[in-house]
Amino acid sequence: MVKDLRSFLSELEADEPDQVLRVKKQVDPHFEVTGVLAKLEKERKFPVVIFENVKGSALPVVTNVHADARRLFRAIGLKDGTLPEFIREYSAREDCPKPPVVVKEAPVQEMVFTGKDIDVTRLPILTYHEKDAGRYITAGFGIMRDPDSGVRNAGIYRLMVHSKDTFGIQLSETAHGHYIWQSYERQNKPTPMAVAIGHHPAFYIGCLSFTSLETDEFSVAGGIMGEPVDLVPCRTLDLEVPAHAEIVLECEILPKLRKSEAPFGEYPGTYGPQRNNPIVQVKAITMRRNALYQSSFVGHADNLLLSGIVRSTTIMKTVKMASPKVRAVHVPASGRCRFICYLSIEKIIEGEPKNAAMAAFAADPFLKYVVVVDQDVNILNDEEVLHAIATRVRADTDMFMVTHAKGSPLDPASYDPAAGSHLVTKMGIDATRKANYPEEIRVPGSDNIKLEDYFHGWRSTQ
Ligand SMILES: Cc1cc2nc3c(=O)[nH]c(=O)nc-3n(C[C@H](O)[C@H](O)[C@H](O)COP(=O)(O)O)c2cc1C
Ligand SMILES: [Mn+2]
Repeated sequence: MVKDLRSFLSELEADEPDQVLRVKKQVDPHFEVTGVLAKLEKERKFPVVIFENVKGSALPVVTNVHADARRLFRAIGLKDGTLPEFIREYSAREDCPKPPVVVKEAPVQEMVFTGKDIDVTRLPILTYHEKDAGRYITAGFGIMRDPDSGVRNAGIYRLMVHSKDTFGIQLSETAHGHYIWQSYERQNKPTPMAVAIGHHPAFYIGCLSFTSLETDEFSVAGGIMGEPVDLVPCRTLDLEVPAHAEIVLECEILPKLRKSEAPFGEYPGTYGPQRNNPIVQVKAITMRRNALYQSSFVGHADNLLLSGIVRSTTIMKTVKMASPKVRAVHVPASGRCRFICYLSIEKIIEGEPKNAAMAAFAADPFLKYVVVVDQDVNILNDEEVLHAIATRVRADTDMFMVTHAKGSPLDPASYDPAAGSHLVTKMGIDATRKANYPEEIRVPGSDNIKLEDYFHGWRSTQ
């Protein structure tokens, strides 16, 4: 069976029905859908939620697909996997890219709308947070081609609805998409860009892998999916798009024009500032019959995990050069899956933890705190890491700071958040045991105790 959004959902629903909730009653795309998701989040519940009846649209909205890490494990064939297993598997697949295959016919072109029939407001595009400037598409991959190298590029760039056939777009200065758009704009040319919405989660985490500008993300996505991505030529652009996406918008980013875009609730949990951003003109809409419109709740689990989980392999690969015995890497939810990184290493010599931290900073510009601990610390548990910081760190010698380094343009603690400054302070913390660390307490024999021998019917959760 082809891997796409609908095949993933039907397998999941058949296997774990409580993981897919359907809302039949009519919901308002302005704040009601996100209101329900925010309420579920308060209860620490992150099922896929399909809103089947959204006011003003004939299409359902699929939300939260990536909001639970276990679904991402399942997406790459590790149904009962753990995070370390996921990182190992994702890393291995990342190293075996599969180039995409171009096909002639595609489900995503079953329906084609051009000219006067283009009306993006008929899609169930949501308003997320109170002060957002408008309705936003948040789970569409902007696909462009680098005019210099001819290499394809894909990334998620938010699109704010301006009219029936125009959007505003935010291309962060750190994105390849920004560089490509600038190359066209310098020549006063429109930038062809197709936006693909709705696909298998392995496609999403594959396309979001850390890559160079010379890498076609669809090749990485093929590796992560375990099968090549089928592409089909666009109807109105010289670009190819995923044949099994749900919806494609064929667009151009117009040169030299700007319009107010944002504020928009962003991943740190604060609003990204209003900007004068480029305008995107829609030239055609193509979609599958009974298309599913996919949305990502930016600033919440779906968005945090989606861009968070893909960072660990790049960090791991880079840190390995500084610290050969790095055991595990975790970019925890407590740091919004971006700002904090825990490394557990088997320390061979003193000083190595700081080099490992520097390597992590070099691998991922968004990191602000890197904490290095010994290999027996379970870095999936914030409490164990805090224990190590509390008891093994001398602040004057075990921490280092780098001021005015490149970070996230959305970091609320940057030197100038209103201007979207990238400049932040970074801190590395060596929380490993030092040579004169006192002996730790332990209970002899506890590891071999089986609780079921003492408490009838006990089921261990460890
Ligand atoms: C839900 C979601 C929304 C995102 N929104 C934006 C955005 O509006 N602008 C942006 O530049 N990056 C955004 N990102 C991050 C980029 O998609 C990501 O950095 C991607 O790898 C960029 O690809 P590129 O470097 O090839 O352009 C978003 C990521 C996710 C998961
Ligand atoms: Mn790229």
